[in-house]
Amino acid sequence: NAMFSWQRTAFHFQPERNWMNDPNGPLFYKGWYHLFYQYNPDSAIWGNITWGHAVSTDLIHWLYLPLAMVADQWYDANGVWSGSATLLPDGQIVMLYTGDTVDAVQVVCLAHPANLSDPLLIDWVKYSGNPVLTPPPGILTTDFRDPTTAWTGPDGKWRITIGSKVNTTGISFVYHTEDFKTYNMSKGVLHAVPGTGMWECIDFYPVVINGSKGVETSVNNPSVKHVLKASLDDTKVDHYALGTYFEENETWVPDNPALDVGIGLKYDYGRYYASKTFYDQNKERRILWGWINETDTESDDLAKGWASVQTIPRTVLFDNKTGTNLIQWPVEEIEELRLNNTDFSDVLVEAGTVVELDIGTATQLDILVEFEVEPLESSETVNSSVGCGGGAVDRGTFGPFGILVIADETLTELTPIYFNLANSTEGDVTTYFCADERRSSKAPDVFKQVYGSEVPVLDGEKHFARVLVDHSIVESFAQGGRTVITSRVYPTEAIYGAARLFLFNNATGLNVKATLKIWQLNSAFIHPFPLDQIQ
Ligand code: DQQ
Repeated sequence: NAMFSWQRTAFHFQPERNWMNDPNGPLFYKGWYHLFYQYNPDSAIWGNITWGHAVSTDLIHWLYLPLAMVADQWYDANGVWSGSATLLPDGQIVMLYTGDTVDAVQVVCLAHPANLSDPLLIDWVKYSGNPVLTPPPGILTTDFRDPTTAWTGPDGKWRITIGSKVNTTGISFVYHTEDFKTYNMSKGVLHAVPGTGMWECIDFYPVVINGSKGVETSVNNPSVKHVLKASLDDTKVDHYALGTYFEENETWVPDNPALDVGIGLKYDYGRYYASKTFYDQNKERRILWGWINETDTESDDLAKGWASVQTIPRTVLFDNKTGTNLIQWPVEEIEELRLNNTDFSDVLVEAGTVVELDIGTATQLDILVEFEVEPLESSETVNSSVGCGGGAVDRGTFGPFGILVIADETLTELTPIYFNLANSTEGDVTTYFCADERRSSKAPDVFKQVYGSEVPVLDGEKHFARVLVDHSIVESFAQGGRTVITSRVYPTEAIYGAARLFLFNNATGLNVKATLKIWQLNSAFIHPFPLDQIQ
């Protein structure tokens, strides 16, 4: 379908056609990264859910493989829903997934590769004793799903956690197992937060407090903190918190109760959901995948014939400079796509002006930008305009300033990615990082919003960001990845050669000087695996 074809991405993972949602069971095995994903083989809207499968040697170029699992048993007749992989020390691979039974009961099922000597892991076998877990007493049969990657405790047994809710309290159950076939439920819950609703796609993993490497999911010692992430079904937001995991009673306690799961930090303040990490033993890093859901209508999705994209995989680390958040950063392999670059230094953007950056086509970009702010002498000293809510047109004393991506020459379509500063009479400054989709498309039915949040800026730091532009997706990382925003935009005019890049400064009380390094990015190779050629 040629309609809307310019909205397809060039280096983000998406199936050739039809619907995709959550990333499932990511793992690295015998030289290949495997990505499974919730996939409807029959339509561009959710339903008939199977596990799609693709492999890559570098997390950027992908080869589609046959469906890994389809709904062919009573216990997953309504769909092969989300789950996670665990690599066992003896080389086995365990896949735990959610089956939605013929009676719409959510259960946990076990599967494993038919042939461990096949690096592509093409064939999967479901355990004959499935399901291995059913909803515990007192839990609704529709509120029990998405088993995590397993980790081991001091007794050598495996543990998994599974999301649920009691009334409106989001909770995570813990189960112990030795063989992944029989389980014991831990007495309490790993964690619970009132008012947060159903917890989907829980993730639970350690991050090193001082260091730049990831660690395996079972590591627990004083050198790590534990991240607990829940995808909130009610709001479709991925919330995480940092805390401590106490093995003795299988509980996790947040560092800061005010920043607990579901009420504090988000992985991504834009279009982003149902994410999952895995430990990449190949490069000793933890990698985060997330699903970018659509903001167009179902009828447009059907007309396009496809829906949804996955983010560029990101490394996740604890931010030991702030001590309060994670750092997310696109995997280094994305840099293989960099073509020619254009540099700009100290471009003056005066208060209330726009400056075009002449870089040619601006649909596939990797942008590094940093801003130096120069307050005007005449200006007021306190900025009352705060936050992201007012969008990029809201003029305050110290912002907003930033870049306009996927913009046409006459600025009738544009997506501002920007900073906005607010200070108080006491002199402390709060910085917001935002993305304003409201003028991103002339298409009337598209849901358009202003996204963003605070971003920590430390003493002596400039305001800086990295922005990946891919036709209809913009992934933006402020201050090295402390705050991240993914935008889904549907340009109708700022497409192909008509797409441009600008700097803007809507502040009334400061000029900015921008220094940029901008690469054109090549397209990734994402095609069916030529299986017939390797028989
Ligand atoms: N998607 C899956 C569920 C999960 C939800 C079904 C999150 O397992 O809870 O497609 O997007």
